[in-house]
Amino acid sequence: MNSTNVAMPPAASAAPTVTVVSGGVGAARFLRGLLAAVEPEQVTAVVNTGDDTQLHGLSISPDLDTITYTLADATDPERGWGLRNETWTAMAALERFETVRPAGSAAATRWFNLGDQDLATHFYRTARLAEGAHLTEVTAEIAAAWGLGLCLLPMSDDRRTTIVTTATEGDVSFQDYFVRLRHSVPVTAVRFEGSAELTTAARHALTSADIVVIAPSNPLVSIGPIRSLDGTDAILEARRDSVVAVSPIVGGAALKGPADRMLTELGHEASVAGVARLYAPIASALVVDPADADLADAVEAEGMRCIITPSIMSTPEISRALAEVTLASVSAR
Ligand code: FO1
Repeated sequence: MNSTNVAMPPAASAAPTVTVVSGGVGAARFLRGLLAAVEPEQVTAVVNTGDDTQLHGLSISPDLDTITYTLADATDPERGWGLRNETWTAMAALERFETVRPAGSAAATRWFNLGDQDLATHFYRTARLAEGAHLTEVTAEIAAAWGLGLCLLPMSDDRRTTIVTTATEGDVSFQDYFVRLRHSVPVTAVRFEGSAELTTAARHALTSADIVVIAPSNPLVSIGPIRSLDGTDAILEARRDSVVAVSPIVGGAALKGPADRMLTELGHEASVAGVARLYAPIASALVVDPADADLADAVEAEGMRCIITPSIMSTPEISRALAEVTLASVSAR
């Protein structure tokens, strides 16, 4: 009988539950990496609905749809939003009405591109809401229809709208700023209008998860709307040691969208130090790309631990590694 010890397998640590505070494209890519590292049943995304808009009588939730389509591997890779192999015949057919539309009418508007397949999602969501369903249950139906395993939650079932004040046109909706104006005008203020109620499900997801991750989304107009809801910051502050943020800024620039310019225009610093200043009250660690290793001290000076790991999610392997390092950087509750 030899005496070699039989190596016992490590006690399977009860897999941590993770809630990801999410915006659109950056959050979708992070979630894709996370779902390669942990089981979908462990993951909940609390998603920004400040971008939501009503067009053609349809209820559109871009960040929820961007995450849904990305995790279903159905997104157009170039655009980062909407579906691949999309056609635009319905939108093209609207052009005929532009000649007869009365001034000031929003009918047949075509600056916000709705693909033919994408319309099906808006038809379904709009019809279900019109029957009295809440956005939370409709979102779960749409996620199930696309075969997603994670729990996808809107931050609120009520209207909570991001209003961007621009130097040229005054107050506009987020989509007007981001798409119609191609976010090419300076911003002087951002505010959120409407109900400030987190859903019960979202509140539970933020309080009960073992770990909370602030996804690499725009801190002001993607994460900001979720923080603007009553209770969000208090919940995260109370569990700050198990909250970690991933910087959406790398080398002073946003990987996608206007986050860097908006930070500067609104008086913040477009750097990982500026992101740390925004997140220090609610998260104990900030994950930054090696390009910002020289700013690690500045991040730590804000009271956050600085975790350095490749954060540009250009391959599934990098996305997965980023998720694993992010989860390992805080102690689960
Ligand atoms: N982004 C654009 O830049 N141009 C568009 O025409 C556009 C249409 C669109 C339609 C449905 C949808 O779910 C998203 C769409 N987006 C478009 C992206 C949208 O503006 C998102 O809010 C941004 O990706 C920021 O999260």
